Amino acid sequence: MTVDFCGLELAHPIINGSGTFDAIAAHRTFGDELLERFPFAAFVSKTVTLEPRQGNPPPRLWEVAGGLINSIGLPNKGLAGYLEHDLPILARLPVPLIVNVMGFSRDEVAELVAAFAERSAVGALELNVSCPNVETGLIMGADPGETAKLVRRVRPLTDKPLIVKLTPNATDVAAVAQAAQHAGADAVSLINTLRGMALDPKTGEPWLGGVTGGVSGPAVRPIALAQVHAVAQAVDIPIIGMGGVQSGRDARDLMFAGATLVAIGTESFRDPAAGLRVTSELSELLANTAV
Ligand code: RRO
Repeated sequence: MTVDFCGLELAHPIINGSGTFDAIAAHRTFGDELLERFPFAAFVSKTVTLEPRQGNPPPRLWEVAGGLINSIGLPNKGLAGYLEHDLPILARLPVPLIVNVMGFSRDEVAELVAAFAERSAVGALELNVSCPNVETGLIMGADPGETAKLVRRVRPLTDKPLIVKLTPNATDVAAVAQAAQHAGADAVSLINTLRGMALDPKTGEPWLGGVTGGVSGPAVRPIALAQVHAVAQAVDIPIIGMGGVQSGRDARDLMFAGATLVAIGTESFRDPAAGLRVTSELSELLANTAV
């Protein structure tokens, strides 16, 4: 099941979605067994911003039928903290590292990309233009023109593969994907979460500290499938498909729809070894699939 993804040699097509698996915490809990049986073929780290962030006020999670709504709000140590504390640990993982970055302006993203471009431990960069939980409510990746401007700005700053993480909260996701490709992206990943809301049953007020949040989990799987399929008709760069994957069959469906790699997100919260299970189910299914 080995895959060449933008020049990275991966043992199989299953990776994690950014922010859904904390490899540093998992190593603390499971020890070196985690490194010996790492659940993913590449590791995508949680979004890094230029400055440290506390994240959104609690509560940050709400469970819905078939999934979760999160309003985490990008808590992270910031670029300097990530370089000093996280990168040296993540560099020791047995798989390529993909660093996910987000900025509040093109200049901020450029600074992040330039900083990671110099680090040999970083295999690829993912540009998060799709977080639903920012104070401004603005999502750069909702607009093809804004996405193209960002990719054109940062493309010259690195030779590393650039992946653009797309939002499902856009009028025409395929148009955004095409804009990213034409501006120089090497791959696209989708879907990020869908904007949603939950009310406190006692007060009728918004439950989440951030008022709205992002819906993920099996509930969004058909939406992910449709959007991956639409994007696959529009671009010829590789696609990382994700959204509600719980089984080898779900992963294979996204691959049938056009994904080269498949990411697991919410399922890892329920089962930290989901990556291993989905990979072995996928391997069995592909062996029995006449192509
Ligand atoms: O941190 C978050 O609240 C978050 C991010 Br950066 C994202 O890209 N998607 C999401 O659902 N939550």
